[in-house]
Amino acid sequence: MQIKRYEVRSTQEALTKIKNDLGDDAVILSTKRLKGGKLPLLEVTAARDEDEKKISIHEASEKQKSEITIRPDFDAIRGELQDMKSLILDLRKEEPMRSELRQLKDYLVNFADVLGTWEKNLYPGAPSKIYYRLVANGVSRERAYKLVNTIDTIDSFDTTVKLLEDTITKTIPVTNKKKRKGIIAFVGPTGVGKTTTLAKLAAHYSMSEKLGVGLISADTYRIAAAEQLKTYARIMGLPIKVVSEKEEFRKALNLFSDKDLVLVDTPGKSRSDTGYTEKLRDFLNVGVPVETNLLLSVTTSRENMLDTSSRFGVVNYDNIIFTKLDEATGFGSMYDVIDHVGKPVSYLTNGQNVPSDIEEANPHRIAKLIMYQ
Ligand SMILES: Nc1nc2c(ncn2[C@@H]2O[C@H](COP(=O)(O)OP(=O)(O)OP(=O)(O)O)[C@@H](O)[C@H]2O)c(=O)[nH]1
Ligand SMILES: [Mg+2]
Repeated sequence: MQIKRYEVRSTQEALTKIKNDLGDDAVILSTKRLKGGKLPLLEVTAARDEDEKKISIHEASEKQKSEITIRPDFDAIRGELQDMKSLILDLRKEEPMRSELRQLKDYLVNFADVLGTWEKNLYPGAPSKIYYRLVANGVSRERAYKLVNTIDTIDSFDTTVKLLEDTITKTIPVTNKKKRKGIIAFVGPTGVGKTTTLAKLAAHYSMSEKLGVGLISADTYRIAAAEQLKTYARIMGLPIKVVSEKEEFRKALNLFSDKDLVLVDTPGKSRSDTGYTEKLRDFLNVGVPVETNLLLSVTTSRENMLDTSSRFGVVNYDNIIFTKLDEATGFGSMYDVIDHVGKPVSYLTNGQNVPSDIEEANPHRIAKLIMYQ
């Protein structure tokens, strides 16, 4: 904007001057009669809007550039803020549970930490040492705290450890059937040891227990998978059927109806394969009881085992088998899984050797693993 001040004798004189200087678009901002002179005098202030658009910032002189004010586009910013706000609100609407659960989890973890420290100060002896040992072994802080909280008599460290060992032993459910009979299926993620565990049990029950054993491989996704079991069957002299559909599975079961024990191998699939667990459930639903074992490798994280145990929930598995104990560094996570799943443990496997590297689940042995390793 260009502003000019004029001292004139009449309005007409002012208008002429303004028009000459500032052009037709000029406007009069104020008119004031000046006092003190012999002749009447007017002070007229006029202004003209300068056409700023004609000067591009590149063409402008340094002076002009310094005069150009960069005005932020508040309306645009306001609009963007509004968009962001509604986006956040929408996201909250979409997954309120997830974010709330996350908050709740963080809260619980912090809470358990605080309580752990508090407990340490309250009983500077055995319970706090046990709490930290359990956590170091892989038990979650929440469950370690709950366990330590069951100790009501404070004694020496060794006595207190023994007390807790007994408590844990009582909470571990196992399926300790001396002689297994019926149909037993093995399910779980890829590479956990389904086929190897099946082979170990096939060898044990056919050779040591002298049971009539039949093998079924439902793993037709990979040629090598069925071949792996066929090789074991050949070495052990056991009959085997490879099936890909439910009808074939039924026929194979009929064929093995004279067997004491039928062991069924299933394919492992990655978690990205949607619908896999549902298909597995439908496949195993053949109208006769199939005892299903979910295999979990202790070499994977606690979160991974918990997630897998939930994912396979649709299969409604009966037991858990923990595998690869020989390669794990801590066994505390088994406590979390058992506590979370509430299903019995049937076996523990501890090596690649068939048939030796397997043991029946024993609550006291599992409690010791959780507490001492
Ligand atoms: N260290 C160790 N290795 C094991 C154990 N059980 C199985 N394995 C090994 O883990 C690998 C995978 O075993 P598989 O029996 O083929 O696993 P799977 O679950 O049948 O795998 P998929 O059929 O591919 O889903 C092999 O190298 C086995 O020797 C165990 O208890 N300890
Ligand atoms: Mg396999």
